[in-house]
Formats: sequence, C-alpha cells, structure tokens
Amino acid sequence: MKKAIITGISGQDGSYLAEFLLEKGYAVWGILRRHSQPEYQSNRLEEAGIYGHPSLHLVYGDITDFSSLCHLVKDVQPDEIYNLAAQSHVKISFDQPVFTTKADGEGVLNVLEAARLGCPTARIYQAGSSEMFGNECDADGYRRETTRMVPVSPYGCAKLYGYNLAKVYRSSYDMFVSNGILFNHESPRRGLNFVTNKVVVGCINIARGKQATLALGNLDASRDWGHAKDYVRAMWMMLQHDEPDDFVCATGEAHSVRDLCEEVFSELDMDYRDFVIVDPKFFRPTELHDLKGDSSKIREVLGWEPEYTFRQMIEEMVKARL
Ligand code: G4F
Repeated sequence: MKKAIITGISGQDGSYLAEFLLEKGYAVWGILRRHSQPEYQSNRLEEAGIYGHPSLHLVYGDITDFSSLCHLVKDVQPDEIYNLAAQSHVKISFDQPVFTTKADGEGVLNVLEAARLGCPTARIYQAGSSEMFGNECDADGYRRETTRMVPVSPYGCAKLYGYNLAKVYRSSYDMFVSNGILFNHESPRRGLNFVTNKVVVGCINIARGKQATLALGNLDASRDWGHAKDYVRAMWMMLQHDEPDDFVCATGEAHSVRDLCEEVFSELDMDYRDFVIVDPKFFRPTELHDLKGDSSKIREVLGWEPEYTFRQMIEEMVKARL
C-alpha cells in the first residue's frame, strides 16, 4: 500500500486528491489546521464521502509549523507528498501579504526541509500557479513552462519563491520534486469567494428571490478555467513519471468573467445584464488581465488530457448548487 501525505487536504484540491488516491488504494495522511469550529475542517471530505475512511488519517498540523511537518514525515515515511496548503486567494494576499508569504513561500521550505531531513526519498508535488507569470506571456498569447515569470500579487510572489525553491531542492539534493503550474481550476467544492462559485451561487440566489443583484469586480479579466478533478489527476501523474520536472496544466481556452456570467445565468434562462453590477471594492490593486496556458508538454510527456469542458464544469457547478 503506497503512502501519501497531503497538506491542504480540507481544500477543494485536497479533497479531490484524497478521493483519487484512496480509490487507487493509497493510505492517505492529511494535515488539518485547528479551527474553532472543527466541522469546517472536514466538510469537503464529508461531501466527498471519504471522512472516516479507514485509510484516511487526519492529523493536526500547519504548513507554517515546521515541527508538526517534521514529525509527520518522519513517522509516516511517505512515498509521495502533495503540498497543496496555501492562502490561495489572490485579492486577500494584498490584505494579508505577510501571512500569505509565510504560508505559500516559507511553508514550501518547511515541507522540503521536513522531507530532506526525515524522508528524502519521498516524491514531492509542489502546487505552483499561473499567477506566477503575472502579465508576461509569449507572442502567441499563451504561457508555457519557458515563459518569463513576473508576478503581480503577493500571492504570485510567494508561489514563485516556492517554485524556485522546489527546483533548488531537486538540483541540490537530488530529491524528486515536481512543480505543477496550474491554471484556474474550479468545481462545486470551490470556495464561494472565488469568482466562478460566487457567480453560480449569486445567480441561484437571485432566481430564488434571495438577493436582487450580484456585485462583481473586473468583468473583462479572462481566465483559463479547468475542472479540479482533471487537475488533481495531473498532480498524481507528475509523481509517477520517471523523473521530476515542471508542467503547465491548462485547458488552452480562455473565457472572460463576463462570458462566465453569461454562461451561468443562461443555465437558468436569465440575462446576467439585468442583475450583475460592478463594485470597485472587488478590484485588485494590480490585476492579471488575461490567462491562457499551453499544456502541450504534459499532454505529450505524461499523456494528460482534461475530461471536462468549460460548459460541462459550469453545468455541474450549477446543478450541485441547485
Ligand atoms: O476566481 P478568482 O478570485 O481567481 P484568481 O485570482 O485567478 O486566482 C485563482 O487562480 C489562480 C491560478 O491562476 C490560483 F493560483 C489561485 O489560488 C486561485 O485559485 O478571480 C478570477 C478573476 C480575476 O481576474 C478577478 O479580478 O475574476 C475577477 N473577478 C471579478 N469579480 C473576481 C470578482 N474575483 C473574485 N474572487 N470576486 C469577484 O467578485
């Protein structure tokens, strides 16, 4: 039985990845942060139907607490470590830049050091992000593994630090550390303060007469939105490869926030223009305007393909909320 540790198991990706690994017969250890209402730590795992699974072990710890990581890695001796824990909201990283840097930057260092000292043979997945590119892109408008990275948010800066550190541990200590450069990925388990689920829930609330309008920020920004289920499969594939590497994971298709609103509202036969208003309070101090990824490398080297289309993902999200 293979053993895996997942940091950030209570999040969207962590819950899908735990589900995926348990189905493959892994024993999974997940790190939970203490919360005054413990039900918030496990609601996604309950939704996934894996809470209480005999091969799922949940332990208290924190990405910023080196000692908790050290003990866990030393005790479990995992085959694989998936570092998904992060303060993952870009706008909130402007409000909490120090915490974001500790969790998303220094947290990566804690995981790498815990592995180096306690289980250097473990294969490590580091969750990088398309936010690391900032507004840089190649002449064809796509971002790929070779595109320059010039982040425009504290979140992007912290992620880039973690990404570079992962490369340094790979080359300096001969450790198996792979970076996923994941573009936006969504699902019914997405937090409600990310734009996709905010629009889905807002639209349904309007249809049910619970709210009159939906206030959003920049409607012209565009993102390459995939489904989280497809992306956690990519994480696993990266660690099954014969050598560690860095891979962009994206659909290659971009949609604006406006397109997203149109798609979601039309699911309920409504016109978003009657309900969506722009509130500058949702603008970011600096915006990453357009994101579109070229995932040719992961498709060619690992044979990864997304299974969901944008429309299928939106349909699933609307259906789940209804
Ligand atoms: O859904 P978002 O908050 O996602 P964002 O900022 O692109 O970040 C997500 O994807 C990254 C990968 O590129 C991850 F690394 C990161 O952890 C996270 O998962 O915003 C998407 C777009 C932005 O351009 C934002 O300005 O939607 C725009 N937007 C417009 N109105 C809004 C809103 N975003 C949010 N959250 N809320 C709004 O009301």
